[in-house]
Amino acid sequence: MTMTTTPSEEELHERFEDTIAKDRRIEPRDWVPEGYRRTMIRQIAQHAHSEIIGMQPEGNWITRAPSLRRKAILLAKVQDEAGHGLYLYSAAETLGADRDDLTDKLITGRQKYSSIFNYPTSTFADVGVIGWLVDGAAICNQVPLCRSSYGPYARAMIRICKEESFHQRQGYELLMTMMRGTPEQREMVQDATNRFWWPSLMMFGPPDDDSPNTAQSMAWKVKRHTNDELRQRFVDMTVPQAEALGVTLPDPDLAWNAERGHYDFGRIDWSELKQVISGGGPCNAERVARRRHAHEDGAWVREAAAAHARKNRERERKEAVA
Ligand code: FAQ
Repeated sequence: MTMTTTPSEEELHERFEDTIAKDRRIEPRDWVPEGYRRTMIRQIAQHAHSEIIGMQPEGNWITRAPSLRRKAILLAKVQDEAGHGLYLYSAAETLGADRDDLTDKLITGRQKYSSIFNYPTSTFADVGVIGWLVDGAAICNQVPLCRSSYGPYARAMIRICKEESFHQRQGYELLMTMMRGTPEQREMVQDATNRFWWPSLMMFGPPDDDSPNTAQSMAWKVKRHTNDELRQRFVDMTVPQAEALGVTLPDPDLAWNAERGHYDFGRIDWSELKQVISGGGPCNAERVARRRHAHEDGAWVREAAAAHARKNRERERKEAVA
């Protein structure tokens, strides 16, 4: 007969550290330190909320898309974002988070979502620029997260990144089409680029020397690169795309630095990011209010689904007894 002994907290800790050191995945069945659980829930929930709130700025243009083709494309993209939110909420649930609680934290302003979705979308060119720059930044940030240490999050990221790449290309294709159009259309693309460039750079988070979570998240291999590393990668990737498109990025300091092998860029207004994160962006109140209303309007659907599930369970129980 073999005796199994319950591992001590210290042994559990060692196993966890060993899994991380060997670059293996942490799975829902594994013991994790409370800080790791909290960090993962925080990041995954914020990411899920971003996808869900992120449906609004583009969703705003579904009824006004200029053609049936553009409407169908936009509808599909916004639906993909809903799907991403759902995978991510499910990943957070594997860590013991409660979905209703996460939604409540979002609609009462106790949990964050990406700053970028607090800017208005004033013309149809914004749809293209969101695909190009916002999905582009999201891919840059999220491809390394496919190697994040938490299994369910990393696996969700693989599918999400494939879909985001497609979104990025649809945005770029839309902009290419507009740039071949009238002078007014080209102006719309330039104007949207001017408005979204700096907020896109802010999506990567505060600078490394002001990022309280990066060191621990890197040690736990939740994050694989720092905020500034990914921001630089995004700038390097995007400058040639802007040139091919024929738009000017609104930064007079943007220049190739042969010594560094990277583009230099101008100073980001970090006070703007702080203001938007703390609820003071142009559309924060509107985005959260819209989400709150949608949640309240959907109460009857959740009640009906729960009643249906109860009925099914009851029927299965009766059939099992008979
Ligand atoms: N906005 O210490 P750090 C998308 C917060 S893509 C708002 O550097 P961390 C796709 C941060 O949470 C967008 N808050 O934090 C799409 C922390 O707050 P806390 C979503 C921000 O976690 C495209 C505090 O500031 N992507 O949705 C922002 O190490 C088109 C200190 O910052 C993800 O969520 C910000 N920009 O690094 C959908 C990716 N930056 O919790 C629709 C996963 C920072 O301590 C249309 N997340 N904060 O109170 C990450 O990679 C990381 O969480 C970072 C932040 C890089 C965002």
